[in-house]
Amino acid sequence: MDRKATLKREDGLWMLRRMRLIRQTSERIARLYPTNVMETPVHLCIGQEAVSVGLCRHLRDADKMFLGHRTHGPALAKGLPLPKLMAELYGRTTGCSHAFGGSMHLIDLEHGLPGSSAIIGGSIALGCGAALAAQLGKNDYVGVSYFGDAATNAGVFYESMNFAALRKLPVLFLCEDNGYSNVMPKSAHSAHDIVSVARQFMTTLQADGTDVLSVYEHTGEAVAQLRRGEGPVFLHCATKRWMKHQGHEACDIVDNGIDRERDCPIRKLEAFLLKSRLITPAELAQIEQAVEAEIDAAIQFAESSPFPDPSLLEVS
Ligand SMILES: Cc1ncc(C[n+]2csc(CCOP(=O)(O)OP(=O)(O)O)c2C)c(N)n1
Repeated sequence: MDRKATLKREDGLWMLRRMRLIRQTSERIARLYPTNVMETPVHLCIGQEAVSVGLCRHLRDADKMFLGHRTHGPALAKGLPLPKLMAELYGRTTGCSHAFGGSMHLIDLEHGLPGSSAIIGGSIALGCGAALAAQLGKNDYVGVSYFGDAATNAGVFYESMNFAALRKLPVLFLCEDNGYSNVMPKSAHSAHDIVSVARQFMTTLQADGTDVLSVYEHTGEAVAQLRRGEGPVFLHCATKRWMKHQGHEACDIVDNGIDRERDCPIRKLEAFLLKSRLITPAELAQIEQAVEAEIDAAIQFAESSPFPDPSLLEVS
């Protein structure tokens, strides 16, 4: 496909802004985290921004997306307001889960984020459940089960794909494959080939998860199939995690093959937009600055919000 001919400026700018929002927010969290202002573990997704952003450009607020533990990026991509994320990380009542969730349990019903699960594979059946509800209720929203490569080792992955295929559910199985389960490479945690397994059940697509335009193109196809009622789709996105599994430090696995110049989804999109004359260098700088200001405001909001009252923990 000739991307230059097909990509609209508004789509390109939307995806660049969201990826920058996720990247710069993650970088700010990484800087603040060692100062102990956040009351939660964090799992950052620097380097992986293209996956959730390319997907969410095709989703509506009503579509329901279920996440695992690496939630900040996908939740922001889906529309969770940044102040509500920051307040949740700071453990304040104005957080999206009223300070009772923390980073792995972000909830925003308005933007189709009904909940997430820190149990690996826990999000998979939930996406199917939402899709079943949509089908039974004749609603036109779709369900998205968003999970990492390690979740494909869980039995629920197979049960869910089987059920979704049998019932032709409008659910997208989105595998954000960064090649690792914590520090364990895929070859050490998985005896199967993920895509070959999925192909036995449903339409299977593969995107370059470091290239937002590749994800955007393939999710467009996938979501269109779901909305036509033609059954579930599995989308595999191969990507790279630049940070450690958890916390604020850079990934220190020697053989993970990360090249931050070559693999950066933001650099790739910026280069494309400049080359296609869809954006100017001045606009790029403006976006970066506007995002920094947004993050400053979100932190101020979080810092000035109250902690929950201990009486809320009392069982009546
Ligand atoms: C059932 C279960 N087993 C083990 C864990 C511990 N654990 C937390 S994150 C993680 C790795 C998950 O890897 P993956 O699903 O590929 O997602 P990624 O962290 O790479 O985004 C593990 C094993 C867990 N949360 N749940």
